[in-house]
Amino acid sequence: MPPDPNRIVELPTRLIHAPIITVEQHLLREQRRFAGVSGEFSWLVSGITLATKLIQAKVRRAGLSDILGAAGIINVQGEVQQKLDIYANEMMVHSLSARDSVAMLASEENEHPLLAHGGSPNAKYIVVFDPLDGSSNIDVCGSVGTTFSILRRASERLDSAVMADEVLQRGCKQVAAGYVVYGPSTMLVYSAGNGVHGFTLDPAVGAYVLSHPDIRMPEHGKYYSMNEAYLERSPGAYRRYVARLHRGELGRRYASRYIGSMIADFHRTLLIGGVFLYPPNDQHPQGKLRLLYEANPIAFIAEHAGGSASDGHRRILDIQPESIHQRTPLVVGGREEMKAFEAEMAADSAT
Ligand code: AHM
Ligand code: MG
Repeated sequence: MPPDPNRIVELPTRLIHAPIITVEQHLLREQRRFAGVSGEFSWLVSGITLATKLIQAKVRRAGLSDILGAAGIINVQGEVQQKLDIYANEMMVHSLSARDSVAMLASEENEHPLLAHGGSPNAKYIVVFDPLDGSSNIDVCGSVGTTFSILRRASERLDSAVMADEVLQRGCKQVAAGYVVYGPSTMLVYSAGNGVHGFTLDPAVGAYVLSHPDIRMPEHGKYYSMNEAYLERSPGAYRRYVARLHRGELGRRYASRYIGSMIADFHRTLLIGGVFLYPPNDQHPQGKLRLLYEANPIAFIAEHAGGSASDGHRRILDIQPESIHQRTPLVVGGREEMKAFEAEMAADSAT
């Protein structure tokens, strides 16, 4: 019998068992399942994915082009800005300001928040970010990253009188947050409060593909991560805590891992467990890391993955920011490491 040209056949199962899910598909799915995740929100996130694809392309060529090295410009933190920092900032500002839902942008590289779309009432979101964290690693081919935090705007009118207050929201108010790590591969780790999901960039097709669904931070790990050179100059509770990790008092002897790039150091901590610390010290009494665009997104991701984050006294996400570039000590890790850290801090405040 000749084959029936109108016959319908089943899809091959190998094509439907493990579908490839891009970040855009993931957001569409979330949009259907959760109130508050809208089309315009997905469009906003696509501004971040576009910018970070552009940044990663430049980072990958850093050793080849004359962009490598310091531009000789000092940023608002008094540190030498590198050309890639400037480029990364411009890409974030450019991509996000093209999204109608963005009312304001605040960046590590800009002293003041930037108003977008004239503060139009239709622009509901504020995005706060560090466009290129750990940039001193670029010269040595180390991992760097971008952190971001998305906030909802509260005021109807946005003018210079209310702009700073709008940005100064506690971390628990974040609508979504995450980071991109530019390492051996480029990975986006994101949460809108419905689990933490990791998307690896497929450079051949330029798509972030879901590679790490529903990331959970192990309750304990085997590494601690901090710049130990400052430990002697940090409060006693931090020194006692690290000594306990060395002695194996938490049930295992911890080894240390630190590359001085918060996103890369945290990313390892998130995936395989442990604790990351940037304590206060005599040189940096408030620590070094910035609350709004470094500690808050990291704390948001850690909590939604089952870990926690503290400044030594409070939950990071409860801190009311007082200024845009405010610094904070940061300790973030798995449940067991954080319980032991908090016990050590409590012992100090009891005396
Ligand atoms: P940056 O925003 O200027 O790059 O500084 C932040 C970086 C973090 O990525 C990292 O955790 C820390 O600085 C390292 O600081 P230190 O060299 O004091 O250990
Ligand atoms: Mg930074």
